[in-house]
Amino acid sequence: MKTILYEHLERPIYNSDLLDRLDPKKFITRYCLNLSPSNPGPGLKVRPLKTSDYETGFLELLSQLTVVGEIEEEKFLERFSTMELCPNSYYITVIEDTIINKVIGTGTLIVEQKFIHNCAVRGRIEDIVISDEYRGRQLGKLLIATLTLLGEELKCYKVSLECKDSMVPYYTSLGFRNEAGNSNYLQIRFPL
Ligand code: 16G
Repeated sequence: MKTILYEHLERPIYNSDLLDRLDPKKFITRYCLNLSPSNPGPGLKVRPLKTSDYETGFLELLSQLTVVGEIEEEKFLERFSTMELCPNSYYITVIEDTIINKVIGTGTLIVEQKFIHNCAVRGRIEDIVISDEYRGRQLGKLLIATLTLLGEELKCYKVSLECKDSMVPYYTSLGFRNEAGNSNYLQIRFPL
């Protein structure tokens, strides 16, 4: 009975206190950014993804990045629960326009457990998207800075990302580097 009730409660994918731990000064000194998770701009809020975000345009936003497909609420909640079963791994973060109750930006830090580097963890930044109408307000920069600093806070030994060739200058401007002799990204795709 308890489990059934719990499933109906709104819950975040990670503890939002983590975002409060990020030092706003680092957003200024490292990124020349006057925004931070606690101060993203008027009418905006940076927070972890919640179960209730099925209703706030999160999946529609992701479809500005790539193919999402038709996802029913049940399937969304099932995937959310699966991610929760891997604690300290899925830091899916959103920017909400609180005036209209819509998610207008998202990005994920995934923290992967390793044996190498003395059982270290590494971070991967994934699925960054800012809604078309909100571009040009440095919100992408705010998201990347937030996820990168989160990776540092969580003691990742490195944080990496993959992106289109055209986005390399953008991510380079945010501190990501092509490491000499060690920067190839290869993939195999399978039909779904
Ligand atoms: C971009 C994203 C990656 C995402 C992929 C989806 C960033 C930094 N990179 O490379 O996270 O998974 O696009 O594209 O957001 P795909 O559908 O072609 O795999």
